Amino acid sequence: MALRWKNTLKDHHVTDEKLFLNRRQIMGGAVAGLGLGTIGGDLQAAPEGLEPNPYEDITQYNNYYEFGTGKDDPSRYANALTTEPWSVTIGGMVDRPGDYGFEDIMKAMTIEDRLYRFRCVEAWSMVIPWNGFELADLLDMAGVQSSAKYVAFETAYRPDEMPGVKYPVLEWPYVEGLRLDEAVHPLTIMATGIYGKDIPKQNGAPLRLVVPWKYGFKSIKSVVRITLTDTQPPTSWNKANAGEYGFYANVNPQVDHPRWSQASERPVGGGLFSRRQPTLMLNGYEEDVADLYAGMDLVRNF
Ligand SMILES: Nc1nc2c(c(=O)[nH]1)N[C@H]1C(S)=C(S)[C@@H](COP(=O)(O)O)O[C@H]1N2
Ligand SMILES: [Mo]
Repeated sequence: MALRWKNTLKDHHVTDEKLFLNRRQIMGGAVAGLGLGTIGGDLQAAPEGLEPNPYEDITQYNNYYEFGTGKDDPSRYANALTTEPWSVTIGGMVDRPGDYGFEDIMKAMTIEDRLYRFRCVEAWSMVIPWNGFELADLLDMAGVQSSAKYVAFETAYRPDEMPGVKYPVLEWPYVEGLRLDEAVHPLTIMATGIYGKDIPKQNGAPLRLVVPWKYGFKSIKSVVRITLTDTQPPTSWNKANAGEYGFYANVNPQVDHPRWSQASERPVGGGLFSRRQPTLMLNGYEEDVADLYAGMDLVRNF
């Protein structure tokens, strides 16, 4: 079964790597980050006008609890993760189950630039220039069977390389899941790079899920297993606290976390000019993905 419907993807999410490079050159020339708005003013990073966070924000302010719960723990400790060789075991309701080597996947996939908003459930946000391929294309490689309704994902579990897994903050390995229609939506990607470079280990090397309209915890890192199933898979944060973290985890400014508001967010970085900004319904991707949730109660299915 062919899962792609690329033609529905809005052009404005796809960005041009050359623009990133121009932007970086300009940023390198700016004094202490001041005046960027003016200097870069007529250089649109994307048709939508999104300004990507600097590489440093994206790679030094992270959540990857296998390496510790501090925001700077992943950038300090994730270099211990062995990412070569790497393979993803794809199984369950597929025609061609097996271990898919990372290099073979990369040869078969088309790598695109996607400039996406990224919104953590903790109410901070960034704009990240990912490089990656559509998850639908990888699932097509394995051949999804018509009985499949969900996709389950699993992160590597390496006690020798991951200092954080000795703490029972979460049950390890980290697991996540999507409904099949969410998984094959053209906005859903497996990211393999940032700013045109291989994705750093702290960001989930060598490949991690990115679902831009959902809270960041859905975007599981360093994926080693993908399983097609007909039942809703367990997910790490939901197992840890079902009252606070649901399966859907769609960004929704009208549905607060039990302990804080989700109506606004703090953009990471921004220095002197940093201020909270309103959170957008489905993180700004409502036009693209609202149909997936037609008729669903998004308060109950948070
Ligand atoms: N395996 C794994 N994946 C994970 C996490 C994690 O702790 N372990 N943290 C999640 C959370 S809460 C967020 S906000 C994003 C952070 O991604 P970033 O560090 O690349 O910004 O990764 C998600 N994926
Ligand atoms: Mo998060």
